[in-house]
Amino acid sequence: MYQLLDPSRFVVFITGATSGFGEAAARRYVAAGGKVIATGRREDRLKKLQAELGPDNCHVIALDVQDRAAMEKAIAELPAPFDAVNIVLANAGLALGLQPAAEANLDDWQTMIDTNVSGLVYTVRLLLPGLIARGGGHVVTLGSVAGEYAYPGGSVYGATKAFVKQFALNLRSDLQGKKVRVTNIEPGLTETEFSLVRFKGDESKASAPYSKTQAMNADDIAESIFWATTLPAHVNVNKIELMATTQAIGAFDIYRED
Ligand code: NDP
Ligand code: 8X3
Repeated sequence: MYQLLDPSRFVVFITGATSGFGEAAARRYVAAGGKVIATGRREDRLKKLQAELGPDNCHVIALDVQDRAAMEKAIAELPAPFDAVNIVLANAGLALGLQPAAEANLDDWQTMIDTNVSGLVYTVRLLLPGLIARGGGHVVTLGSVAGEYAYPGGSVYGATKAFVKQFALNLRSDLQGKKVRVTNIEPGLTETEFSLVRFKGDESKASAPYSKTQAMNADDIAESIFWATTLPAHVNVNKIELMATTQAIGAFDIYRED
């Protein structure tokens, strides 16, 4: 019988646990007997999640990943047993807008960089020494197919996810011999609040990408995260690129003069 890791030993620090993948992952790990530290800005949602999962299994911290000082404080002050983090799920992130680059809102670009790049590196850098000191663990980053392939309007969002991809690869090099695994999850079309955030609450624009098709859902992604982290310690899944069966990569776009 193939021997998976025991998830009841997992202590998982999750950014972006108030919605989508992070919330689904929190449920998945607790259902398997693990403990989670669920973080995000919306405290009401964190409290609800904690009430559902139980305070012994789910510790919550209202946290903006862009706020480096708050991140440092929260991580330094984690109470036992939640201070024994052995899995980091650096998931918090967002896309804002879908305009062509020359028309995009610079504040939106800044927010994506501050969240998807700066927030993610704060998360990983602040938690990594603890993982190493405790004998190993797993860092899971949330990339995207947008970090692999180009699409119109994807400019800075896709670039932040390409950063995440390279950061995860470089982490692997630095972590040689430290028993810390690194996996970048790269999903395609998945129905969460992602699109509602991208289109700033415009529900008709937000629902369009999921209309008349079957996208993936948050549980699909949570399961892939969970799977990668339960494999035996000698196996490192470098990346998982997942798409809805209904989504495929298009042809090259060639402009022709009439
Ligand atoms: P959701 O919008 O459903 O969830 C995003 C989560 O990120 C929320 O919990 C939100 O919490 C949190 N978040 C956003 N900004 C911050 C911040 N400044 N500080 C702390 N938390 C923050 O989206 P998904 O679950 O779909 O997205 C999760 C990750 O997966 C993102 O990195 C996204 O880019 C990526 N992704 C999504 C895909 C999709 O199609 N859905 C596909 C590929 C990748 P709060 O607002 O409460 O702070
Ligand atoms: C989210 C997927 O295709 O909207 O990262 O960029 S996509």
